[in-house]
Amino acid sequence: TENEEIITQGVESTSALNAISEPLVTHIYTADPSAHVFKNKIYIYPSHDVENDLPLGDNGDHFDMRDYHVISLDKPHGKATDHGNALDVKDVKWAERQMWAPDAAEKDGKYYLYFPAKNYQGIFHIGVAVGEQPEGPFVPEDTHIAGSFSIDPAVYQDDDNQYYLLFGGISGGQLQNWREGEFGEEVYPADNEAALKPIIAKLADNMVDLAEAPLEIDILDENGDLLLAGDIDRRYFEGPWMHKHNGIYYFSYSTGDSHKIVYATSDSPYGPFNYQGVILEPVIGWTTHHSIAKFEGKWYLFYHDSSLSGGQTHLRNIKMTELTHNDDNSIATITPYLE
Ligand code: FUB
Repeated sequence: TENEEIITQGVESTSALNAISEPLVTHIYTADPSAHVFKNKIYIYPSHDVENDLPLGDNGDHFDMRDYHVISLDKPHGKATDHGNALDVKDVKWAERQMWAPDAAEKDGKYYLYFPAKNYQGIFHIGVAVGEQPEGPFVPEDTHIAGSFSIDPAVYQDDDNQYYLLFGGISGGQLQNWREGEFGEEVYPADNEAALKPIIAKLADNMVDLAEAPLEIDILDENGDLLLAGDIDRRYFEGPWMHKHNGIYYFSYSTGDSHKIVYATSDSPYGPFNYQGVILEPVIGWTTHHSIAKFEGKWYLFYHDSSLSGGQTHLRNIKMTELTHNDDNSIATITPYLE
């Protein structure tokens, strides 16, 4: 496209040790990388972070993103292409601001970009935009997805070609304001009560509607009890992702204020999921957000940190590294920096 900019980052010739610490692109700030393999390439759907003077606060106002750029890689750590503006908030009728972490899916040769944004009442919902190519451009629907709420959409395509929309984030993501499909006053559970839960719903055949009312996903501890709100090292905060390995559903997510990417497993996409352990230890910056994708037989973790901006929480950069499933189906914990 006219905007397309090809940039080659210098990671191809460096060692694996360097590769783990290199941002995939440095010409813009990027975050929340959702990665998929389309047309034999890696396509990454990140947030596009921007500088601003808005105050840092729990409601996340300083994450004031306005558009999306899709980044493709011809191979892991290979040449990165920024395909330019794929969708701008000014073209989304229902959305006013804060284009946060997106994801994408392909069905029957069409590409669907799922994204959260605040509407003109300051309430987060999830929208969808449709494109002919993985890099867009994407044409948004006039309204948000009916029944959707909160942030951080992720689409999981199961082996039977059923697609599921996962979403939800607490604090700035407003999950604590939603009860039975209604937005209201925020209510956080007490520390000894069950934590707020991530949400899942089947997508309809048309990929732009939900096929069912959203359901909560249970995440259980080693005793089969729901994770508690006070268990901040393990409970769900935001950034859901699902992948399948050896017939097991892996549900992974950010623990937010304890800054980890962790995972739980189940034999159903609806759960219940059993908590297993840490995928990624804390990174530079407050947020941590990831995706997991397989390319040419190897699994990769896509994630971000704030190293490029010297630690500014709202100015992040996407990275990738290999992810290992051990023989017992556990995932090897990744430490993001060299000791
Ligand atoms: O990028 C804005 C928000 O920060 C995302 O939606 C969260 O997952 C966190 O990474």
